[in-house]
Amino acid sequence: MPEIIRKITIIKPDDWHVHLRDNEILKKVIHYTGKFYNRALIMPNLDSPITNCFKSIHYRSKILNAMNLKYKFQPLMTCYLTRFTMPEELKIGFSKKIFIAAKLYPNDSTTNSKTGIKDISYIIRVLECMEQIGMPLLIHGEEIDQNIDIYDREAKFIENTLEPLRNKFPKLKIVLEHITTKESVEYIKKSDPYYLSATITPHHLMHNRNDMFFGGIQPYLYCLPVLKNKTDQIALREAIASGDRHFFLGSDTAPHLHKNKINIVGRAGIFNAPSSLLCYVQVFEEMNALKYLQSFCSENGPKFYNMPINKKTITLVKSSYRVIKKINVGKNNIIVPFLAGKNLNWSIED
Ligand code: OTD
Ligand code: ZN
Ligand code: ZN
Repeated sequence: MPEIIRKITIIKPDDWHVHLRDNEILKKVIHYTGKFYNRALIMPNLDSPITNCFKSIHYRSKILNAMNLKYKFQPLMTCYLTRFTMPEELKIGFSKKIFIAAKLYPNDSTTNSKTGIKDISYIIRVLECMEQIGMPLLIHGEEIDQNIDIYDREAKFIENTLEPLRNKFPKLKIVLEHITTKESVEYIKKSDPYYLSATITPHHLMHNRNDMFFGGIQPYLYCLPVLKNKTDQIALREAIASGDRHFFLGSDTAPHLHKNKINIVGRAGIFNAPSSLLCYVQVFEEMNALKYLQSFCSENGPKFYNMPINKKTITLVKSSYRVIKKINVGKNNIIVPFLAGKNLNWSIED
Protein backbone atom coordinates (compact mmCIF):
# COMPACT_ATOMS: atom_id res chain seq x y z
CA MET A 1 0.00 0.00 0.00
CA PRO A 2 1.45 3.41 -0.88
CA GLU A 3 1.87 5.68 2.10
CA ILE A 4 -0.89 8.29 2.36
CA ILE A 5 0.56 11.79 2.62
CA ARG A 6 -1.60 14.33 4.44
CA LYS A 7 0.83 17.21 4.78
CA ILE A 8 3.76 18.36 2.75
CA THR A 9 6.23 21.22 3.29
CA ILE A 10 8.19 22.48 0.32
CA ILE A 11 10.43 25.43 -0.49
CA LYS A 12 8.15 28.33 -1.41
CA PRO A 13 7.43 28.13 -5.15
CA ASP A 14 7.89 30.71 -7.89
CA ASP A 15 5.51 31.20 -10.81
CA TRP A 16 7.52 31.69 -14.01
CA HIS A 17 4.61 32.80 -16.22
CA VAL A 18 2.06 35.33 -14.90
CA HIS A 19 -0.23 37.88 -16.56
CA LEU A 20 -1.10 40.51 -13.97
CA ARG A 21 -2.63 43.09 -16.35
CA ASP A 22 -2.92 46.72 -15.27
CA ASN A 23 -5.03 49.22 -13.28
CA GLU A 24 -8.25 47.83 -11.74
CA ILE A 25 -7.67 44.23 -12.77
CA LEU A 26 -4.09 44.30 -11.47
CA LYS A 27 -5.31 45.52 -8.06
CA LYS A 28 -7.89 42.73 -7.84
CA VAL A 29 -5.80 39.76 -8.98
CA ILE A 30 -2.32 40.47 -7.62
CA HIS A 31 -2.66 39.07 -4.12
CA TYR A 32 -3.62 35.59 -5.36
CA THR A 33 -0.12 35.26 -6.79
CA GLY A 34 1.44 36.64 -3.57
CA LYS A 35 -0.40 34.12 -1.45
CA PHE A 36 1.38 31.14 -2.99
CA TYR A 37 4.53 32.35 -4.72
CA ASN A 38 7.75 34.10 -3.74
CA ARG A 39 8.65 35.38 -7.19
CA ALA A 40 6.60 35.83 -10.34
CA LEU A 41 7.81 36.39 -13.88
CA ILE A 42 5.48 39.04 -15.27
CA MET A 43 4.40 38.82 -18.89
CA PRO A 44 4.66 42.04 -20.93
CA ASN A 45 1.56 41.77 -23.19
CA LEU A 46 -0.40 44.70 -21.79
CA ASP A 47 -2.70 46.65 -24.11
CA SER A 48 0.35 48.83 -24.56
CA PRO A 49 3.11 46.19 -24.38
CA ILE A 50 6.21 46.57 -22.20
CA THR A 51 8.79 47.10 -24.91
CA ASN A 52 11.52 49.09 -23.17
CA CYS A 53 13.23 49.75 -19.83
CA PHE A 54 11.26 52.91 -19.14
CA LYS A 55 7.89 51.18 -19.47
CA SER A 56 9.07 48.23 -17.43
CA ILE A 57 10.23 50.36 -14.50
CA HIS A 58 6.89 52.18 -14.52
CA TYR A 59 4.86 48.95 -14.71
CA ARG A 60 6.92 47.35 -11.95
CA SER A 61 6.26 50.25 -9.63
CA LYS A 62 2.52 49.98 -10.33
CA ILE A 63 2.73 46.31 -9.41
CA LEU A 64 4.58 47.08 -6.18
CA ASN A 65 2.04 49.78 -5.30
CA ALA A 66 -0.86 47.40 -5.86
CA MET A 67 0.67 44.77 -3.59
CA ASN A 68 -0.84 43.87 -0.26
CA LEU A 69 1.78 43.70 2.53
CA LYS A 70 0.51 40.31 3.65
CA TYR A 71 0.96 38.83 0.19
CA LYS A 72 4.23 40.30 -1.00
CA PHE A 73 6.24 38.71 -3.78
CA GLN A 74 9.06 39.74 -6.05
CA PRO A 75 7.94 40.71 -9.56
CA LEU A 76 10.51 39.89 -12.24
CA MET A 77 9.98 41.70 -15.50
CA THR A 78 10.14 40.69 -19.17
CA CYS A 79 10.54 42.66 -22.38
CA TYR A 80 8.08 42.27 -25.27
CA LEU A 81 10.07 41.85 -28.50
CA THR A 82 9.02 43.77 -31.61
CA ARG A 83 10.81 44.30 -34.88
CA PHE A 84 12.00 47.61 -33.46
CA THR A 85 13.61 46.24 -30.28
CA MET A 86 17.20 47.45 -29.98
CA PRO A 87 19.89 45.06 -28.72
CA GLU A 88 21.29 47.91 -26.59
CA GLU A 89 17.95 48.24 -24.77
CA LEU A 90 18.07 44.58 -23.78
CA LYS A 91 21.75 44.79 -22.83
CA ILE A 92 21.12 47.67 -20.44
CA GLY A 93 17.85 46.22 -19.14
CA PHE A 94 19.36 42.81 -18.50
CA SER A 95 22.52 44.12 -16.85
CA LYS A 96 20.48 46.32 -14.49
CA LYS A 97 17.96 43.50 -13.83
CA ILE A 98 15.15 45.65 -15.23
CA PHE A 99 14.49 42.66 -17.47
CA ILE A 100 15.12 39.04 -16.55
CA ALA A 101 14.13 37.73 -19.99
CA ALA A 102 12.52 38.75 -23.29
CA LYS A 103 9.32 37.35 -24.75
CA LEU A 104 8.74 36.32 -28.32
CA TYR A 105 5.09 36.50 -29.35
CA PRO A 106 4.55 35.47 -32.93
CA ASN A 107 2.34 38.12 -34.53
CA ASP A 108 -1.37 37.55 -33.73
CA SER A 109 -0.70 34.38 -31.74
CA THR A 110 -2.46 35.38 -28.49
CA THR A 111 -3.79 38.36 -26.49
CA ASN A 112 -2.15 41.67 -27.48
CA SER A 113 0.26 40.16 -29.95
CA LYS A 114 -0.53 42.50 -32.86
CA THR A 115 2.95 43.97 -32.61
CA GLY A 116 4.55 40.54 -32.16
CA ILE A 117 7.10 39.11 -34.55
CA LYS A 118 6.06 38.20 -38.10
CA ASP A 119 9.40 36.77 -39.09
CA ILE A 120 12.31 35.72 -36.89
CA SER A 121 14.73 37.22 -39.38
CA TYR A 122 13.61 40.69 -38.15
CA ILE A 123 15.20 40.12 -34.75
CA ILE A 124 18.44 38.35 -35.61
CA ARG A 125 20.62 41.05 -34.02
CA VAL A 126 18.53 40.96 -30.87
CA LEU A 127 18.88 37.18 -30.62
CA GLU A 128 22.64 37.36 -31.20
CA CYS A 129 22.88 39.84 -28.37
CA MET A 130 20.72 37.73 -26.04
CA GLU A 131 22.83 34.66 -26.72
CA GLN A 132 25.96 36.64 -25.96
CA ILE A 133 24.75 38.11 -22.67
CA GLY A 134 22.92 34.96 -21.50
CA MET A 135 19.47 36.56 -21.48
CA PRO A 136 16.67 33.94 -21.73
CA LEU A 137 14.25 34.02 -24.65
CA LEU A 138 10.70 33.01 -23.69
CA ILE A 139 8.59 31.74 -26.55
CA HIS A 140 4.90 31.43 -27.26
CA GLY A 141 5.52 28.53 -29.60
CA GLU A 142 2.81 28.39 -32.22
CA GLU A 143 2.98 28.87 -35.97
CA ILE A 144 0.55 31.56 -37.00
CA ASP A 145 -0.23 30.45 -40.54
CA GLN A 146 -4.02 30.09 -40.70
CA ASN A 147 -3.59 27.18 -43.10
CA ILE A 148 -2.05 25.10 -40.33
CA ASP A 149 -4.58 23.26 -38.19
CA ILE A 150 -4.82 24.90 -34.78
CA TYR A 151 -4.01 21.61 -33.03
CA ASP A 152 -0.78 21.24 -35.03
CA ARG A 153 0.60 24.74 -34.60
CA GLU A 154 2.87 23.95 -31.65
CA ALA A 155 4.39 20.87 -33.28
CA LYS A 156 4.88 22.80 -36.54
CA PHE A 157 6.50 25.66 -34.64
CA ILE A 158 9.11 23.30 -33.24
CA GLU A 159 9.84 21.90 -36.66
CA ASN A 160 9.76 25.09 -38.73
CA THR A 161 10.97 27.74 -36.29
CA LEU A 162 12.42 26.47 -33.02
CA GLU A 163 14.76 23.82 -34.38
CA PRO A 164 16.34 26.17 -36.98
CA LEU A 165 16.55 28.90 -34.31
CA ARG A 166 18.41 26.60 -31.93
CA ASN A 167 20.77 25.51 -34.67
CA LYS A 168 21.59 29.13 -35.42
CA PHE A 169 21.92 30.13 -31.74
CA PRO A 170 23.03 26.99 -29.87
CA LYS A 171 23.97 28.91 -26.70
CA LEU A 172 20.74 30.93 -26.49
CA LYS A 173 18.77 30.08 -23.34
CA ILE A 174 15.16 29.33 -24.29
CA VAL A 175 11.94 28.56 -22.42
CA LEU A 176 9.19 27.07 -24.53
CA GLU A 177 6.22 28.41 -22.58
CA HIS A 178 3.07 26.49 -21.67
CA ILE A 179 3.79 23.36 -23.70
CA THR A 180 0.72 21.34 -24.62
CA THR A 181 1.72 18.30 -26.67
CA LYS A 182 3.44 14.94 -26.48
CA GLU A 183 5.79 16.06 -29.29
CA SER A 184 6.85 19.05 -27.22
CA VAL A 185 7.58 16.91 -24.18
CA GLU A 186 9.70 14.56 -26.24
CA TYR A 187 11.52 17.41 -27.98
CA ILE A 188 12.30 19.24 -24.74
CA LYS A 189 13.55 16.08 -23.03
CA LYS A 190 16.23 15.61 -25.67
CA SER A 191 17.82 19.01 -25.02
CA ASP A 192 20.33 20.29 -22.50
CA PRO A 193 18.06 21.80 -19.79
CA TYR A 194 20.49 24.67 -19.27
CA TYR A 195 19.64 25.86 -22.79
CA LEU A 196 16.08 24.64 -23.33
CA SER A 197 13.38 24.09 -20.73
CA ALA A 198 9.58 24.39 -20.63
CA THR A 199 6.77 25.56 -18.39
CA ILE A 200 3.54 23.59 -17.96
CA THR A 201 0.20 25.07 -16.82
CA PRO A 202 -2.33 23.53 -14.41
CA HIS A 203 -5.11 23.68 -16.98
CA HIS A 204 -3.17 21.72 -19.59
CA LEU A 205 -2.41 19.12 -16.91
CA MET A 206 -6.01 18.81 -15.72
CA HIS A 207 -7.95 19.05 -18.99
CA ASN A 208 -8.01 18.07 -22.63
CA ARG A 209 -9.95 19.42 -25.58
CA ASN A 210 -12.98 17.19 -24.93
CA ASP A 211 -13.58 19.16 -21.75
CA MET A 212 -13.68 22.39 -23.75
CA PHE A 213 -16.83 21.12 -25.52
CA PHE A 214 -18.36 19.08 -22.69
CA GLY A 215 -22.12 19.74 -22.53
CA GLY A 216 -21.71 22.89 -24.66
CA ILE A 217 -18.93 25.34 -25.34
CA GLN A 218 -16.90 26.08 -22.19
CA PRO A 219 -15.40 29.55 -22.56
CA TYR A 220 -13.56 29.18 -19.27
CA LEU A 221 -11.47 26.36 -20.72
CA TYR A 222 -10.52 28.39 -23.77
CA CYS A 223 -6.90 29.46 -23.79
CA LEU A 224 -4.00 29.61 -26.20
CA PRO A 225 -2.40 27.32 -27.07
CA VAL A 226 -5.74 25.46 -26.99
CA LEU A 227 -6.10 22.32 -24.92
CA LYS A 228 -4.94 19.27 -26.85
CA ASN A 229 -6.03 15.62 -26.79
CA LYS A 230 -5.92 13.10 -23.99
CA THR A 231 -2.65 11.53 -25.17
CA ASP A 232 -1.02 14.95 -24.99
CA GLN A 233 -2.47 15.60 -21.55
CA ILE A 234 -1.11 12.27 -20.30
CA ALA A 235 2.33 13.08 -21.75
CA LEU A 236 2.40 16.39 -19.83
CA ARG A 237 1.36 14.65 -16.61
CA GLU A 238 4.03 12.00 -17.05
CA ALA A 239 6.63 14.66 -17.81
CA ILE A 240 6.15 16.37 -14.46
CA ALA A 241 5.75 13.08 -12.61
CA SER A 242 9.13 11.91 -13.90
CA GLY A 243 10.91 14.64 -11.95
CA ASP A 244 12.72 15.76 -15.09
CA ARG A 245 14.45 19.10 -14.53
CA HIS A 246 13.51 20.45 -17.97
CA PHE A 247 10.01 21.23 -16.68
CA PHE A 248 8.97 23.87 -14.18
CA LEU A 249 6.01 25.81 -12.89
CA GLY A 250 4.52 28.56 -15.06
CA SER A 251 0.79 28.87 -14.45
CA ASP A 252 -0.02 31.24 -17.34
CA THR A 253 -2.71 32.77 -15.15
CA ALA A 254 -4.46 35.16 -17.57
CA PRO A 255 -7.49 37.05 -16.21
CA HIS A 256 -10.15 38.51 -18.48
CA LEU A 257 -13.40 40.22 -17.57
CA HIS A 258 -16.36 37.84 -17.74
CA LYS A 259 -18.07 39.98 -20.39
CA ASN A 260 -15.05 39.55 -22.64
CA LYS A 261 -14.84 35.80 -22.05
CA ILE A 262 -18.47 35.26 -23.06
CA ASN A 263 -18.63 37.84 -25.85
CA ILE A 264 -19.49 36.91 -29.45
CA VAL A 265 -15.76 36.58 -29.92
CA GLY A 266 -14.50 35.34 -26.54
CA ARG A 267 -11.01 36.09 -25.24
CA ALA A 268 -8.44 33.37 -24.67
CA GLY A 269 -6.97 32.94 -21.20
CA ILE A 270 -7.58 31.17 -17.90
CA PHE A 271 -7.31 32.96 -14.55
CA ASN A 272 -5.93 30.23 -12.32
CA ALA A 273 -3.98 32.20 -9.69
CA PRO A 274 -6.46 31.45 -6.86
CA SER A 275 -5.87 27.70 -7.22
CA SER A 276 -2.84 27.07 -9.45
CA LEU A 277 -0.51 25.68 -6.78
CA LEU A 278 -3.27 23.50 -5.29
CA CYS A 279 -4.02 22.13 -8.76
CA TYR A 280 -0.39 21.18 -9.29
CA VAL A 281 -0.29 19.40 -5.91
CA GLN A 282 -3.41 17.49 -6.80
CA VAL A 283 -1.94 16.34 -10.11
CA PHE A 284 1.35 15.29 -8.49
CA GLU A 285 -0.63 13.31 -5.92
CA GLU A 286 -2.77 11.66 -8.60
CA MET A 287 0.44 10.71 -10.41
CA ASN A 288 1.90 9.33 -7.16
CA ALA A 289 4.81 11.72 -7.60
CA LEU A 290 4.66 14.11 -4.63
CA LYS A 291 8.37 13.53 -4.13
CA TYR A 292 8.98 15.66 -7.24
CA LEU A 293 6.59 18.47 -6.33
CA GLN A 294 9.34 20.64 -4.85
CA SER A 295 11.73 20.32 -7.79
CA PHE A 296 9.00 21.32 -10.27
CA CYS A 297 7.59 24.18 -8.16
CA SER A 298 10.67 25.59 -6.50
CA GLU A 299 13.99 24.31 -7.87
CA ASN A 300 14.02 23.72 -11.63
CA GLY A 301 12.91 27.28 -12.44
CA PRO A 302 15.57 29.09 -10.37
CA LYS A 303 18.20 26.68 -11.72
CA PHE A 304 17.29 27.62 -15.27
CA TYR A 305 17.28 31.35 -14.49
CA ASN A 306 20.51 31.13 -12.42
CA MET A 307 18.76 32.48 -9.34
CA PRO A 308 18.94 31.37 -5.72
CA ILE A 309 16.35 28.95 -4.44
CA ASN A 310 13.91 30.57 -1.99
CA LYS A 311 14.59 30.36 1.74
CA LYS A 312 10.98 30.33 2.96
CA THR A 313 8.77 27.26 2.91
CA ILE A 314 5.07 26.62 2.41
CA THR A 315 3.00 23.81 3.91
CA LEU A 316 0.18 22.14 2.03
CA VAL A 317 -2.39 20.04 3.81
CA LYS A 318 -4.83 17.49 2.54
CA SER A 319 -8.08 19.28 3.30
CA SER A 320 -10.80 20.42 0.98
CA TYR A 321 -10.50 23.90 -0.51
CA ARG A 322 -13.30 25.63 -2.35
CA VAL A 323 -12.22 27.95 -5.15
CA ILE A 324 -13.90 31.38 -5.04
CA LYS A 325 -16.73 31.83 -7.52
CA LYS A 326 -15.88 35.29 -8.79
CA ILE A 327 -14.04 38.52 -8.13
CA ASN A 328 -15.82 41.85 -8.45
CA VAL A 329 -14.06 44.46 -10.55
CA GLY A 330 -15.53 47.94 -10.35
CA LYS A 331 -19.33 48.19 -10.19
CA ASN A 332 -20.48 45.90 -12.95
CA ASN A 333 -17.65 43.63 -13.90
CA ILE A 334 -16.52 40.28 -12.61
CA ILE A 335 -13.65 37.89 -13.25
CA VAL A 336 -14.38 34.17 -12.94
CA PRO A 337 -11.44 31.98 -11.92
CA PHE A 338 -10.45 28.53 -13.17
CA LEU A 339 -12.54 25.85 -11.37
CA ALA A 340 -14.79 28.53 -9.83
CA GLY A 341 -16.86 27.13 -6.95
CA LYS A 342 -15.26 23.67 -7.23
CA ASN A 343 -13.53 21.76 -4.44
CA LEU A 344 -9.87 20.83 -4.56
CA ASN A 345 -8.25 18.23 -2.28
CA TRP A 346 -5.40 20.39 -0.96
CA SER A 347 -5.15 23.73 0.77
CA ILE A 348 -2.35 25.78 2.29
CA GLU A 349 -1.73 25.84 6.02
CA ASP A 350 -2.15 29.36 7.38
N1 OTD B 1 -2.75 32.46 -23.35
N2 OTD B 1 -4.21 34.16 -22.93
C1 OTD B 1 -3.22 35.03 -22.65
C2 OTD B 1 -1.96 34.63 -22.67
C3 OTD B 1 -1.68 33.22 -22.79
O1 OTD B 1 -0.31 32.61 -24.58
C4 OTD B 1 -0.37 32.95 -23.42
O2 OTD B 1 0.64 33.08 -22.72
C5 OTD B 1 -3.59 36.38 -22.28
O3 OTD B 1 -4.78 36.65 -22.23
O4 OTD B 1 -2.68 37.20 -22.02
C6 OTD B 1 -3.97 32.90 -23.32
O5 OTD B 1 -4.91 32.16 -23.66
ZN1 ZN C 1 1.69 32.29 -24.75
ZN1 ZN D 1 0.84 33.62 -20.99
